[in-house]
Amino acid sequence: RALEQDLRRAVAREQFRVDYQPLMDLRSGRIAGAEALLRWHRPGHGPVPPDIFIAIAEETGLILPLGAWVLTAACHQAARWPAPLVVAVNVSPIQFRHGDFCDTVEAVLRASGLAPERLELEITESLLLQDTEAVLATLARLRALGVRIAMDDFGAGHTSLAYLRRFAFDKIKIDRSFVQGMEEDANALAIIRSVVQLSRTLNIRANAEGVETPEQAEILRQEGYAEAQGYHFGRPVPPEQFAALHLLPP
Ligand code: G
Ligand code: G
Ligand code: MN
Ligand code: NA
Repeated sequence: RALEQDLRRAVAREQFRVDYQPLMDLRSGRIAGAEALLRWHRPGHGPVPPDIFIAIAEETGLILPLGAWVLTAACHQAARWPAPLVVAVNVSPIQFRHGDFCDTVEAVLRASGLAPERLELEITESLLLQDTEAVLATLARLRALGVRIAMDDFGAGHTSLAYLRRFAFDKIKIDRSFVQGMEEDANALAIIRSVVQLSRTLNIRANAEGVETPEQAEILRQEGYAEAQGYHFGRPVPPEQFAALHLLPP
């Protein structure tokens, strides 16, 4: 396939970009860090949505070099931000399950000089569907390095509760579908509330994604969410723009 060939070439030439979306601390109103989001401008075609090219990268194994590239770019970038700002990096299940993932993380941390506590790895429930023991062992090794682990898209699947029981995640990120429905949908609001209660009981930081309005941000803050992200606080932008918009004093 032409798309696959272009992707292979782009990986070899490192023709990608990483955008950064602010993570907001709802209590202090200050920025807590950023999520790194991969972008690919396909020559002659324009931007390709990550869902599409990441799926191809997963099918072809290209996700291994591509995932390592994102991790490297994000850690080097974050090492230039003031501490204690964190960078959150999405990790594909295939990348995570690959034998040398922990070694890669350790090497990237060393090369970038980023303190392990300032790297947050976002994993999704789909990782947790197979090889439970191996996944738990890898999570424990990463935790021993000092890296933070977040469960992304919480509530979108159905395995997450079982996993919360078996691993002490540092953060859960409630899926944006719940936030986007919450003004009109009493059920979505009820789920927003029970997830933050659960997070409090388990002593896990709660993040709400996809916040697009000041009303949503205020409800989430009142409900006790520690952190939020979404277009209301800032869109994903290139690193220079991220620094100019969110890090430099006005
Ligand atoms: O940025 P956007 O909302 O278009 O991202 C779409 C999806 O792609 C999200 O689920 C996001 O987690 C995923 N994604 C973005 N960047 C990366 C990345 O670097 N690695 C992986 N595995 N997924 C990513
Ligand atoms: O699955 P994950 O949470 O990693 O997905 C992150 C994706 O969500 C990114 O592609 C990002 O562009 C998108 N995103 C971030 N903030 C918002 C928002 O406020 N609304 C919507 N619709 N998408 C958002
Ligand atoms: Mn994410
Ligand atoms: Na998410």
